[in-house]
Amino acid sequence: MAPGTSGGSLVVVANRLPVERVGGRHEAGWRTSPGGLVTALAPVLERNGGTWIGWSGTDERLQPFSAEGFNLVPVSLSHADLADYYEGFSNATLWPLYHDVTGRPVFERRWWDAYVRVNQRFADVTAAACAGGATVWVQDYQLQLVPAMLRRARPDLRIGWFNHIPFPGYEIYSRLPWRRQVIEGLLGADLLGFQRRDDAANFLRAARGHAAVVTRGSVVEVGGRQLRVGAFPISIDARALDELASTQSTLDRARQLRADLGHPRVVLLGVDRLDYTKGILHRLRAYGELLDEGDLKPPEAVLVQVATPSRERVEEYQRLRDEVEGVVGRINGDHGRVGQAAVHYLHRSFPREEMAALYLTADVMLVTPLRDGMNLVAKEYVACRHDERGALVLSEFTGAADELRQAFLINPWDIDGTKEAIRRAAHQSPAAAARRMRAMRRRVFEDDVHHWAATFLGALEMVAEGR
Ligand code: ADQ
Repeated sequence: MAPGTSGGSLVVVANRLPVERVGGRHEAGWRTSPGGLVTALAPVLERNGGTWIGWSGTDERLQPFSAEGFNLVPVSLSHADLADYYEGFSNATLWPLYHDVTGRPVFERRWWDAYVRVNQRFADVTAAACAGGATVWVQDYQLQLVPAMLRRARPDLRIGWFNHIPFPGYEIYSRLPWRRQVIEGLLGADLLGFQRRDDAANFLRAARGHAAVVTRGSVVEVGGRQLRVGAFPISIDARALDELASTQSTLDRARQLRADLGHPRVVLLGVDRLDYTKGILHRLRAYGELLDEGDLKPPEAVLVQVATPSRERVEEYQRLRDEVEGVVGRINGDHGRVGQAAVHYLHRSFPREEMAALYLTADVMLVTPLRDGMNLVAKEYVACRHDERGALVLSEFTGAADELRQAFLINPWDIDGTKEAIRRAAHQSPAAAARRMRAMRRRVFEDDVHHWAATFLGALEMVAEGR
């Protein structure tokens, strides 16, 4: 593609395009795909215009196209690329390593070679698609080598990178056999953004230790250039969600859901991708014990667990699914009755309207990851609760816990502590609930996704001007 196609506006580079195929290859339909990244960036591109570069999710070789309001430039990935770069190095090496080894990272040299090759392909496609002086925003851990590769090809570009997942502490990061190369890849950017200050500090320490750079506060000196490193906690389109949750049809749907559940006194809700970092098993154990001990009694209390299908070709995820479904079956076997499940388990995706209705139905929202970059579900729950009711039980190992201090904060490894927090959340007075919810809503509405993007892009502009 000729340079200049992007028209000089924002270019987002991410592993996946924000759309997925509907139907077969010949019914040229696309719809916006679910997930944290798309939820966060769709409104930004809607406002600013621009181009999104990423893998289409199919093995077709596609030309640039437009769909669902996005200008899209596909990057093709073969089955071998997918197995080695995506399922291998991204999801079975980096993902568990960066989430504090909650899963066991696998180090395969062949996967690393594929990671380098695919990052180079993304960089080549981007270098060809960008107008002179364009701003490029690279997303996430799958593309950590793109900043340096892109800078070599196109020194005129402004390059930002944002990590949606945590950046681990020094000792954990240091296990990575390619730790120096990854840091050098990132150092090609003008601005590196992380979810939390601790993540940014972890990166700075790793850069000093493994790439021998000098850092001054949040600034890194690289080859006569200054690169900035900072925390930019991601958020959601709180107003849009609040509006959706206020429509009559969503309110009606929430009432219907409650009736379908048998009008329980307490509805507990979990919404997660089916991922071992999300602490679903720990949460189920806490809930199961509360039932065993008679603190919660179905049908007065029920748990709805939405577990979105995720990475189904990776073995660890297949094992986790079997385990979660085993535990759900056991709890229902012990505590359910005909027509009255103790856990309603839903393994599929839902439209935004249904998610909003579920949030409105939940008296206690359980967000209990063992480690999570941010966790948008926690913020979505708060944004939907215009009625100032409901309680959020939130793991302190999420980025969201830095902001939502009025949640019932828990250590998810501490089952007794989690049970106590659930008990308190289920029994708090309406006045206390409203006080906590009001404070959390203020935070989510002030620091929304538009604020996140504007702050990151503003900082990128400033660093790049000073270079
Ligand atoms: P994820 O790990 O995917 O994101 P999260 O932040 O919770 O986690 O985002 C999930 C998104 O998917 C939410 O918007 C949620 O509403 C949606 N979703 C979940 N289940 C769904 C279902 N069954 N049907 C429809 N929608 C569903 C990664 C990081 C996070 C970080 C985000 C954004 O792991 O820590 O917050 O990126 O940076």
